[in-house]
Amino acid sequence: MRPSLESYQHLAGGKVRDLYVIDDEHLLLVASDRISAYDHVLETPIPDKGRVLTAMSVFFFNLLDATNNHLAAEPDDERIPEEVLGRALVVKRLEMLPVECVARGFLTGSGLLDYQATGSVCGVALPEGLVEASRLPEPIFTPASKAALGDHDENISFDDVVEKVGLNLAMKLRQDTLDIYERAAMYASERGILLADTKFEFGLDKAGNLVLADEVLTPDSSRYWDANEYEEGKVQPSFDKQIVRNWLTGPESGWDRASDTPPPPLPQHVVDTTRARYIEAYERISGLSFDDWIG
Ligand code: PZK
Repeated sequence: MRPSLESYQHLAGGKVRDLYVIDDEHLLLVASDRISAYDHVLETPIPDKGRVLTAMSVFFFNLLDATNNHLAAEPDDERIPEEVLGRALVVKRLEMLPVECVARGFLTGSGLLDYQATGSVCGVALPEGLVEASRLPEPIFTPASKAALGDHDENISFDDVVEKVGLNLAMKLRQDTLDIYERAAMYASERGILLADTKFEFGLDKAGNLVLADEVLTPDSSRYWDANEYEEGKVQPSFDKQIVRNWLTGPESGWDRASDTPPPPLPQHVVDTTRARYIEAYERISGLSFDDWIG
């Protein structure tokens, strides 16, 4: 008999995910079907989004099997409530490190803003003349510090990471972040998808080992671009969310992004196309059928 979700204490909630306590050593990491756009969580869920992102995360944890990760059980473990089966994982409870470990292979978002203001990103000097979506000469480590809920993470320098965790751990975080990014980006590019950037969270287990935690290499923690549409100098369409963004900012929605009103509900065609896009990303990248995923 599987437990109900109410039997677990709620530990933390993000915009679209939640964390519950199973016991002293285990947590339940739950991905919802909620989707965010333009800093709002939309009222309309995307069916199966939580299962797709969970499947993707498990796929990459398995691909990176030489990297210690926080998975503590199979995705069908009996401790997972029926109502979240397929979109929840039993993970080892770690001591989390206070650094968002970001790797970038392309210049966009806060990286581009920092570059335009300073010529570098997180203290990493870059050549002149780079523009929106430029491929970087080599992938770079651009750490950030976690902001309060609702706020944006703040880019920090490698020296700031050293202050937070010490030199040895800071060097290992940078190395592991870049190693994992490089493997995943290579893997995705062979399947026609560019991994522009990605964010990892690490923790320490009881023995002091560095462990890869959270969700990994999902469209919520990464920017995925379609390689066929890539054009330097232009803001790239998001592989997963572009249909939602286009509808929200187009004439149909009647919504003004600059206002502080919440976005309207999504029409069924936008929900259906976006759901298909998430499944396409999973199937293209993993080579697996989403029909075979649990839940
Ligand atoms: C942990 N977060 C971020 C993720 C949220 C918040 N294995 C772990 N051990 C201890 N703590 C965490 C993890 C993991 N993963 C992760 N905060 C704490 C987070 C998802 C939903 F609300």
